[in-house]
This record gives sequence, structure tokens and C-alpha cells, in this order.
Amino acid sequence: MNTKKIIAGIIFAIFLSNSLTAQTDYKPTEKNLQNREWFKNAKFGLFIHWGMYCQLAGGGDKGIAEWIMNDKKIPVVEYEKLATFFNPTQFNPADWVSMVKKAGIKYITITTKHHEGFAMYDSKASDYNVVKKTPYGKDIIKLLKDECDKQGIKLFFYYSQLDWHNTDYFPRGRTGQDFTGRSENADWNKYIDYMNVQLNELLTNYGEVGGIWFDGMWDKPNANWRLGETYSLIHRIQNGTLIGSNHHMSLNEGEDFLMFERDLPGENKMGFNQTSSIPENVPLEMCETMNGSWGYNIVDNNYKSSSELIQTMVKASGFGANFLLNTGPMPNGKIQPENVDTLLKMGKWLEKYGETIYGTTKGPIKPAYWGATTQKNGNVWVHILNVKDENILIGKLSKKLKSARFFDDHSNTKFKETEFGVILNIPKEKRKPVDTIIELEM
Ligand code: H79
Repeated sequence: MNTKKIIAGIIFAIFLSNSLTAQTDYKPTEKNLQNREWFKNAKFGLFIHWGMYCQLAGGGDKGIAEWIMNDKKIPVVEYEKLATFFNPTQFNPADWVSMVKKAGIKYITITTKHHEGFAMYDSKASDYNVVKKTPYGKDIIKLLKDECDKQGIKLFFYYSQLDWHNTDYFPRGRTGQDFTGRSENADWNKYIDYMNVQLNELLTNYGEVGGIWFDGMWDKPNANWRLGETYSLIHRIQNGTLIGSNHHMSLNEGEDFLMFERDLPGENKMGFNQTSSIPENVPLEMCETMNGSWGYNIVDNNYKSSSELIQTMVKASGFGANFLLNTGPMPNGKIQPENVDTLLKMGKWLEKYGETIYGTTKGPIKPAYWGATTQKNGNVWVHILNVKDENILIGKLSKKLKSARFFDDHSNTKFKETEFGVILNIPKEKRKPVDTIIELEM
């Protein structure tokens, strides 16, 4: 090979690796940066997993719901029948959104297409969508978006890059393999084009989109996803839309926020998270289920209590991360009463203590076994979530502590500054069942 060819090869390799991973030279617009600030301050979102799978509620609490096509090896031709039964006549977006507001939730992220490949909106790119294939025949995303606009709730779109229905999703990845019965006469680039057309529709036909929440790249980690092209497309159509992707890796160029699936930032309890570093100033979000499933699962009643979920939300805030809590609506279009109950309880708590959550950044002391800290406009709040001993060593502050008082009754909290950090005294009678909050003045 002559030198020219080698240089051309290197240039091509650089071009390819960039197009695989990133939107090159990405500079977020002013509007995008404002939306990032809004997002950081919002703190609490509702994740909605709704698709054809809700009609085939799964088994156990292993989250089989939206994965049922893959887990039960249902071929495409059989799975398609599900659309012919889908008729959520009791879907009332006004009910959903007013419940969301009462729960203190600031934004919704809804599945526009999950791994099953079915579009929950009116897509011209494929007939495999809610308007064309179901007796319901209405654009779910449009109905919800109009209501969100009316009630002042931002809407984000979840979009699965992984697709178990589209033939051109080929070569297949780690899931959705031969059982789907798809032809192998396929073209990966056609699939990416299709995805970009669908994203174009979502960003063009529904007004302002809060963000695009990608999922599924982990199915084919080494494929050429042409991310640079997709990300530029999104940012070109709407320069304020935030992009995030659940690839479990560090941020790619062109992405605006970093997310963690069922883990607090930096944790890896689920075995997914391979993020090597968490950049400062980039918005963070943690998503979590209310039981063990994302989609509606009739036999999964392993519900987390509102107290447990509030505590996780507080810890997420202590890391500076949003809490995106999931519900899977039922086939009739209603949100499970158990979930509504939990969300409203969280809303009640937030009515009283929201000041210490909304608009805050992570506090001066990192979350630990006892709880977390948050701060805003010079106020610092210590959230004691777990009391082992009346005296709790929370750690070192960079400034001298002037006073500490209980958020609830403003009475003074006894404290001591030691060489190991600040010790707070929390007598039994001052403890709150969910979160004992202490306001620090420095
Ligand atoms: O939409 C919800 C889930 O359906 C979806 N993301 C949330 C928000 C999701 N399901 N699984 N995952 C995300 C994580 C992927 C898990 C994997 Fe594996 C474990 C990928 C590789 C190892 C399971 C086993 C799937 C492929 C092999």
C-alpha cells in the first residue's frame, strides 16, 4: 500500500468511528442549554411504557411485560394480532395529566415505539402503528401531547433503536432473533433511514419535544448506528430537544443528558452500567420501576412503597439526578390504581418538602448510608433517610456551620464539628418515617 492509500484509510477510519459514535463538533444551542437547566430543576418525571404488550401481562416480577415477544419467542405474524385487539376506550389524557400534576411530576417520557417495533403514533413510515392497525385508531401520542401542552407538562419521547419487527434490523442483535420469522433479505442502512424518518415525524408533527430518550443500542453495540446523522437531524429540526440514550456507557457527543437504569448515578446494582465517568454540569436522570416491570404486568404485585420511592428520589437528588418513575398503563387506557395511589402519596410529600428537592443541585456531602444532601440559593438540606444511631456523622463541610434546624418545626438540631466532620443529633421524637430534613446555615 502506498502512503496516500494509508492516509486515505486513516481518514476514512476516523470518519467511520465518528459517524458510529457521535455528532461531531456538537455545540448545544442557547435554547438547548436553557432546556438542560429546566430539566435539572424539574427533578421528577413520569415514565410511561405503553404498547401492544400491555395486553399480554407476563409472569413473575422479572419485567417480562414489554419483553414478552422476545421472552416467549412470539413470531412477528402472531404478535401482529395484538394490534387488532387494542382498544383503550377509557384512555383519558386529561385524567393522566392532572394526576401527574397532583403527584408533583414535571415531565412525562412516553414510549413512542418500544422493542416490539409498534408505533404508538400516526407514522407514515410504516403501517405498523396505532392509527392504522388498531380498532382504537387514534394517535395516542398526539392526544397526550395536546393535553400536556394544555396543562403545562413537558413531553419526552422514548424511542427504541432496537426493533424486533422491522426486517431490515439485520444482522440481528442479541435479541429478537430467528423466532421472529423475518427474512434475511435485509438492509441495515434502510433500517437506520426508517428510524430517522420516524424521528423526523416525531419532531415535526407534535410541536415542541422535550427530549428523545433512546434505548436498545446495547442489542448491537458494534453496529454502525450512524448516530452522528441521527443526532444532527434531531438537533437540526428542534434545537432545544434534549437527547439521551440508555446505552449504559459514557456520554457520546451530541447527547445532552446521561441516564441510569434502575441505579443511582455511579452505582451498578443491575449489572448494566458501564459509565466510566460522570461529567460535571451534564443533566443526570435515573429511571425506576414501581414493581419489577416496565410494561403493565397483571401478576407483578411486588410494589415498592411510596416511602421507598421517595427515599430513592431524595438520593437521586443528592446526586443531582432526576427521578423518572415508571408506570405501565392497562389495556383499557387507565393507569393502575395502585400506581396512582403511590404517585399521589409522593405528591403529598412533595407539597410539603418539595422546596428541598425541586431546583436543587447535589449538596456539599455525597450521599451515604444515612441519606443525602441537596442545596439551593445558599440553603443546604440534610436528608436523613436511615438512622442507625442518634448521633450521625455526615462528613465534612467546607465552611463553618453556624446553625442547624429541623425543617418541620424549625427547632434547633444539636451538632458538633469534629476533625472527622459534622455530627448531627437526631433524637427519636424528631425522626420522620420517610425523611428527617435538617436545614444547615453556614
Ligand atoms: O424499556 C425498559 C426495558 O424494556 C429496557 N429499558 C427499560 C427502560 C431494557 N430492557 N433490558 N434492558 C433495557 C437492558 C439490557 C439488558 C441486557 Fe442483555 C443484558 C443487554 C445485554 C445483557 C438481555 C440479555 C438482553 C440481551 C441479553
